[in-house]
Amino acid sequence: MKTIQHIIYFGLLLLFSLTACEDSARESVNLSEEVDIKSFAINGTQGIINTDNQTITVMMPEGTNLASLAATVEIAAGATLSPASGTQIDFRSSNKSPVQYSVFNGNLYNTYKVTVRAIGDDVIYPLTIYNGENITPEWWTVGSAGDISSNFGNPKPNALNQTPYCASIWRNPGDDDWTGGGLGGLNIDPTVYNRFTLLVWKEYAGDVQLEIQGEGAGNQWLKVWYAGDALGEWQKLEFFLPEGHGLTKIHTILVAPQITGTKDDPNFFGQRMYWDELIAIPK
Ligand SMILES: [Ca+2]
Repeated sequence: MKTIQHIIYFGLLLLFSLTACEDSARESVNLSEEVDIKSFAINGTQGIINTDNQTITVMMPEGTNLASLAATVEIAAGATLSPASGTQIDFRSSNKSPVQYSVFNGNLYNTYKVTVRAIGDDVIYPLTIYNGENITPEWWTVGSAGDISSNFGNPKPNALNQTPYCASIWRNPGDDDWTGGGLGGLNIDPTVYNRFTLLVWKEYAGDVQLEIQGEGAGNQWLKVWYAGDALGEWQKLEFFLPEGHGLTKIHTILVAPQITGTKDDPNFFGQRMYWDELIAIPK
């Protein structure tokens, strides 16, 4: 956006310098001001405007309902704003996905990203449970895996996973479906986090399973398919806790990288399977 604005700006400057050399010395033209937001306020609370990054942050009083708020926005005379000043906007998701306000003036336009938060509303970030680098709980062996390692070298870094280390098991042909690794001693609030992401690398298509154990309800077995069209590549899988699971605390997660049976596959001679970046995602 800035680039477009700058191209137009410098183009116009060049035009001025060619056609109005005599006047240019005493004319001070700042076209960017024509598409700036000069002030942004909600119910009297002024937002902090960063014209370099084109961001605006408004910190509302504690307890403010962000679902429907109207901003009073001041722009240059002759410019227009979308959404217009005074429009009721739902800002509840703006900390993750800012609301865009665009200023138009002739051939120029500019877009600001607006984040509105209320004091005391804690932003909840994803919770990394394991990553192999700086968060490295030890996995224990589940089932009959040949070995397990919590800091195995990344077999094939790609855009999804450039990190050097991951977890790994050797899966034997006769291993039980649930063979994999377990992590205990966790304290994850399932009313805050309702899904998990996991990177998986193997050369065999099939379901990956997270077994979620905790208090308040029985185990949850979450399965996601590792696709056959990208074997031997890191794939990012997302596991959802079902509604009404009843868990009040999660203390253990078991990862089974190949819950679909390999025992009956005469072509399965065993292989190393990898997983990484086990992350709990807030609702
Ligand atoms: Ca890693």
